[in-house]
Amino acid sequence: MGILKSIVSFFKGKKEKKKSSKEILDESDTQSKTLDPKIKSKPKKSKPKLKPVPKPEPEPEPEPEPEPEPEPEPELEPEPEPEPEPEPEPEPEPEPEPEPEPEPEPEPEPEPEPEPEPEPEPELEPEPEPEPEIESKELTDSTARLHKGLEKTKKSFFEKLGRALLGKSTVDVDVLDDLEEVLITSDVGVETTLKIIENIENRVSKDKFLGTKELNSILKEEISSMLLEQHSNIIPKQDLSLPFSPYVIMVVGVNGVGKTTTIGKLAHRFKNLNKKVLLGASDTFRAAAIDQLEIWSKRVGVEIVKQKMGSDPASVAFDTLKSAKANNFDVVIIDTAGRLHNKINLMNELSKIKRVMDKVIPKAPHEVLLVLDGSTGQNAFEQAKQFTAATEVSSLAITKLDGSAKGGVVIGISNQFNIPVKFIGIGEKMEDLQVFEPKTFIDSFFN
Ligand SMILES: Nc1nc2c(ncn2[C@@H]2O[C@H](COP(=O)(O)OP(=O)(O)O)[C@@H](O)[C@H]2O)c(=O)[nH]1
Ligand SMILES: [Mg+2]
Repeated sequence: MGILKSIVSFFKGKKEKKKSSKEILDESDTQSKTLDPKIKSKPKKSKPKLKPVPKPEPEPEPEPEPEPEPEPEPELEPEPEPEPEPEPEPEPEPEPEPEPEPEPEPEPEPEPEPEPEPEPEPELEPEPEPEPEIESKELTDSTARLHKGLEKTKKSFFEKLGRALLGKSTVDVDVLDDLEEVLITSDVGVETTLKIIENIENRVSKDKFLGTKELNSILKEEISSMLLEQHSNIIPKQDLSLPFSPYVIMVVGVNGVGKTTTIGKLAHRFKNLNKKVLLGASDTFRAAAIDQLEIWSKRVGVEIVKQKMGSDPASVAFDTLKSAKANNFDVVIIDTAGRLHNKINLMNELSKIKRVMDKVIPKAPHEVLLVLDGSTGQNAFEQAKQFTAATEVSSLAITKLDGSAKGGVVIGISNQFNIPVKFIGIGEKMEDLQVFEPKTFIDSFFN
């Protein structure tokens, strides 16, 4: 019985479930009827949609397909890209332009011309002053000062010579070749070097076993005999004698070589000889030049005639000589501007100053002193050539021998130009101007 019941109840439940599903379907129908026809269609569509739903799924699948299509497009795009690439290539071309830019940088190197300007800095280096305190006994001696001033030149020269003679015992052709190079690179000058080599060759031809150990003394002999012979020919007495009163010295030379400094040093020497010294500031080109000469006049304790910057140099020279004549000065030293724009300008300016001087004191200037910067080596030779061509130069002063290894210029210039080297500058101080004595110079050089 129980089993039958349960079977009956089982079938009843199925019927109820069927009914309920029908009911649900009916309800949904009733709901759909209440909706707009438009919406009606939608539910109809929604039914098929269920089917196409999987369709849109495959749709995205084809979508990735078109994706690869646009991919080839970007491929085409990069192709035009390489085109602009050659464009950047021409860009590197303008890059070489910046290269020439660094070139102008090395140009400031030629500013070595203004190097003489940084040299004034050593003026501020009164540090060498303590030296005389330490070595006062030695340095008060002018020979010791010369020795010290030539230190760099000597060191460089003998180091070169030593290298050239290394391992050689006799003076042969090779040694002479090397010696020639040492002399030329030491700024002795080609002309003078060839003369020295020729003389030594003559000695070697007589004594084939001439040892390199003797080369130093041979070189010393040859150079000093050459300078002394010439020296005695040109100037019988190399001193500070003043054959006229007032004795007028006009100082010329390129800007920065040491004219004003040399004038200050010269004034100091003459004053020490109890001479009445007057300075004329005819370098009116720069205000600083006038100031600099005035500073020297005060330092040394001598008088000065000046006008304002830009005034006529000849007019200043005229005033100075008038004053010197009226006040019985023993010596007049005229500073000039070192403008070497061209030979004609220089000649015109210097000859105008000379003409005016001659009107006040006949035959003045009695001496035209050309100042050359020894540290410029071959440039000093060139300046000597240009100035001697532009005006009558009667004596030379070679400065800054202390600051460089180019002291050989003194030997070359004094040999090459038929003008006596009268003074040498071996420092920036008042006492650092010496009367050039070939023997003393050569002795100091070789000792
Ligand atoms: N070391 C050294 N410096 C010097 C010598 N003579 C001049 N000077 C320096 O060279 C620079 C230019 O000198 P300056 O007299 O103004 O030349 P200027 O333009 O020809 O009148 C200055 O700084 C001087 O102190 C010298 O014999 N030795
Ligand atoms: Mg000057």
